[in-house]
Amino acid sequence: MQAKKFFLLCLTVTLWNGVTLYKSYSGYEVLKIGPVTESVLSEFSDLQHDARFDFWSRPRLGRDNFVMVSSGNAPDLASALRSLQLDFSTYINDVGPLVTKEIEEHEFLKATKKRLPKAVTFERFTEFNEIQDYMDEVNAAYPNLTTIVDLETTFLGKNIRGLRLSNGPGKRLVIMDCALHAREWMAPPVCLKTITELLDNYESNKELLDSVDWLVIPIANPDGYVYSFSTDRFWRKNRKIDLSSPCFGVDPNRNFDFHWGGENVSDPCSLTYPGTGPFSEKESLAVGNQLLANSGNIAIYLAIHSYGELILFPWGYTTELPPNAPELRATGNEAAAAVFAHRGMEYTTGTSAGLLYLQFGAADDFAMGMANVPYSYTWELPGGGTGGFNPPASEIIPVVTETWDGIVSMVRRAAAN
Ligand code: 0X9
Ligand code: ZN
Repeated sequence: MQAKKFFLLCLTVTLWNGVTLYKSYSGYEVLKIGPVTESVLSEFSDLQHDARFDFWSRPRLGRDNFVMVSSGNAPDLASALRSLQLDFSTYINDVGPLVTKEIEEHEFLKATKKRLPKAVTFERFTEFNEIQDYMDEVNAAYPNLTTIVDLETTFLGKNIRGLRLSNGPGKRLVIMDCALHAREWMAPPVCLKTITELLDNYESNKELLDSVDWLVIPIANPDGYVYSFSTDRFWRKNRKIDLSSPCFGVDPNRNFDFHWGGENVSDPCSLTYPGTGPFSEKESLAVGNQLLANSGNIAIYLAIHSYGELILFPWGYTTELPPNAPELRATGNEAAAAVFAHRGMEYTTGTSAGLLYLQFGAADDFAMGMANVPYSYTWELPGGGTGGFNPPASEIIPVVTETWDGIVSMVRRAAAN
């Protein structure tokens, strides 16, 4: 690259990613749409690729759907919905104050609920640097059980870091990643809960480490995750810059090398932009390489996302079912029952294409389709707060507690088969 162009690139990266002004969502509203019927699901689903409309959860049949839009773009969304004959109403009038309140709460808790060495607090959301430090600390505290695995370096130079947990050789692997989507703040606590249960509660969970090794990746998309804390609460993608494009970021969960690009989203501003080619992004590559490197030796793959209370299994790219769909469904239902037993949180189990709509290049499909992983799931954790991405920090403990039981149920069944 020419020196001048390189300098400009560096300057742009620094300026845009160093911006500390928090994006105001004042004047943004959220519409409640639905329920969505089969006949318009496909057209409704296409609206999610329009960069002006932010689908807070994936378009879902027979359910209400929540879409954030600026007041300037609201009339266009309304007219698209009218032409699909979909009912809608204003669900949140102004997102601005909600975001301000959430960030203020986070800053307050950060000051009052300090993280202790070798521990994470589940009393508030944990930031990227804290999680990196935590992983170093547990690695030092449990050198015989843990290994740090630095998977890839992101566009902005951050480590995509995994922690491998093992109490002896010869076992198959569980791979779990969290926050491949930046704004899904409830996901990293689930990865961290997994680590704390396996290490700090070693004796009571020993059977899990006796039967499988674990690779846990608490923040699969560090650049996006950091940005969602520093600048834009609803940032979903990574922070890749393409100088020929007006927008930042690629959706890593559309960038896996399995039926990549099938949605035909070419607008780089879209929230589901799949990138310029399969595995063009370090975040998907980091996970994809681990899946391939351990192919044939992986008991289960778990992608932790939010929100929607869903246990999803392949496929997402077709409505056809994988041969082991009955077993995948039964395992999902069993996990959902384990979660339900806590406080009645109700999950639905099903295929991505069946419960949502067709999506291409996602991690769970890649795991099963390319790495032959027999059990592959995406968890959509519970939503909360007024919208779905801003559950109060007080929800973290109930969510991670119930989710852990669901994960244990799944892993036990996968490990036994
Ligand atoms: O759309 C996604 O990537 C996931 N939903 S989210 O709201 N967290 O963005 C769902 C992915 C499910 N898996 C497949 N479609 N294969
Ligand atoms: Zn997600």
